[in-house]
Amino acid sequence: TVKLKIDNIETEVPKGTTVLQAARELGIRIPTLCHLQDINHSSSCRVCLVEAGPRLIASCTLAAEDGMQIKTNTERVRKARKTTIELILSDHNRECTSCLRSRTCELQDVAYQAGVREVRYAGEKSNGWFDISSPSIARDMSKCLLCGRCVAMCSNVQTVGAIGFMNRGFDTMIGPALDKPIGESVCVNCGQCIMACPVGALQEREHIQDVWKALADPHKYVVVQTAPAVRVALGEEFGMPMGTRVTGKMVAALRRLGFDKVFDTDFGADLTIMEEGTELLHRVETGKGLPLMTSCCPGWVKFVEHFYPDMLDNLSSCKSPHEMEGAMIKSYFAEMMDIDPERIVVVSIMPCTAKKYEGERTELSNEGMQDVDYVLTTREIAQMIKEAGIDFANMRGETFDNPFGESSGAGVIFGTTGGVAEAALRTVFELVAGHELETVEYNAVRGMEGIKETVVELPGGKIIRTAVVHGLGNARKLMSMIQKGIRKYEFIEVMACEGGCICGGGQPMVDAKVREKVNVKAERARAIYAEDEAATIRKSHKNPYIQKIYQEFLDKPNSHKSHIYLHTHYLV
Ligand code: HC1
Ligand code: SF4
Ligand code: SF4
Repeated sequence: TVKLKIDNIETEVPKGTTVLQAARELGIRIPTLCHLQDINHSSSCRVCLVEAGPRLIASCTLAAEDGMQIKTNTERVRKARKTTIELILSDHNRECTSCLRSRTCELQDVAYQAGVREVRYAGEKSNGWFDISSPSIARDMSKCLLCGRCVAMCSNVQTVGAIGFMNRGFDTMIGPALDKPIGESVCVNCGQCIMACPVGALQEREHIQDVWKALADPHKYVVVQTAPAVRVALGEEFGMPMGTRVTGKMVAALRRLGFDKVFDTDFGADLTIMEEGTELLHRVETGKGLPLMTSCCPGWVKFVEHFYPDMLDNLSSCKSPHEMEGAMIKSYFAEMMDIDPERIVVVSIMPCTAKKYEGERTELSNEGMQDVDYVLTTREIAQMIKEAGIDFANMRGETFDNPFGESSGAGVIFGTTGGVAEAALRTVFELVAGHELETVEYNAVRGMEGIKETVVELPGGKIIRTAVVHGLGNARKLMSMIQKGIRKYEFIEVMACEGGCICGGGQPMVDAKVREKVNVKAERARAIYAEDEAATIRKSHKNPYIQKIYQEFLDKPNSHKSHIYLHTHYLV
């Protein structure tokens, strides 16, 4: 350990601790913009200046040393910080009131904390163009601070490397190589760069107006479905504590917005388990196409297409849960209700930006109709609820509509890393055994370890070696082990975002400061598992509406009809 004084307070910290960290532990709030714990340590913004003897120095990269005397709150420090922030602001598009990051903007917060009242410098905008070439990600370069948080996220955590620094000096900018539009890059649309961005330079492509328009059209029958992860995060947008479950309030609010039916994507997740579980058993029986890799994460699917095209056939042919549900809404449900499927608009509320891209993929359509018409993120639906003047936090809970409103706890846990594998194992095991089993919880695939493994022996002796990874950097590690023959598996679950969908690129923004104190993944995952525990049915094949849809429409898992509606093939 080392001993130092910060603002005359004596403190002892482990060697390697930065002055910024040491100060935060003392409750001293040094402002930062570029610092993102465990991800970005570039000290590029220079807002976190402190006085170390005669020097003014960035505290985020300054290692604490024995005998140091640090001052964080002198006239000189406050002035220097203010000037630094003013300089950043002088080059920033400051149309705050109409910016989608208004009130969640870290630059706004830092300027406010520093007491900036005027911007004395007139800077020139380095690059003011708006890039909407991607179906998922929008870039507003007039707001970019060049802090590098998105670059660190995309390169170091996700190992995609779709964006980077370009040029030098005043012309420095962040973007895809050769200043190409992001839609033409290897970006997999995960949106983790948005979650890393402190300001409004990176955003989702908004589809709010399209959905308002559909809702206002009397000829349209507008159906909404909500992903498992949305219900454990939406409350944050309305000031509720992280990890609050708001399923009932969410359903009530959606009904108030005017959707004709409010369905649950968890039903689609149950359906996916029936199809993918059967596919897994088939592949294990025949020994072909192993390991089976999950395909419900469109970020992961695109990652495979770009970086592991020779493993495309290992991806499950199953469409993702919300796509399956969209396909069932426009066929089974349309038939049941005698509605022309052309009139039906399916809106998916997802924690994810990649789902916007997935929704547009032609592989996910039937007879020229897309299975899903619009994907809105958790943030976008919160915006619509606010626009409608709904007092969300005080709503009384309501329940989903049937036939796609009943789901099992297995469907819910899809929202967190390990959930798909656990849900599949719950069902596969019982299908093979032919009778009910005690085991519901598979603890080996729970938790936030980057790579998790478990071996399950099925009745009859077949072995399913399962790996679960989250975050594309971890996926790359796993793929490399598989390709080198160091590891062998029958089943692999991959979610592109660390933590799984609960921390997807469309979830409520969490300030970098808050992330240092709260384990966002763990809080939201806890809520997901609580939702599972509270469910009366916890296995997909026990969902009575799943049994019904097979009896009335699909026949049996992997049937001819299932293949028409619920499966696809990615060719690149
Ligand atoms: Fe997900 Fe899925 S779990 S992919 O993370 O398989 O988005 O929540 O809806 O489709 O069910 C996302 C979440 C979601 C699908 C399901
Ligand atoms: Fe990189 Fe994901 Fe952002 Fe694309 S969406 S630039 S892959 S972090
Ligand atoms: Fe989307 Fe979930 Fe995949 Fe993230 S992990 S890209 S939120 S589907």
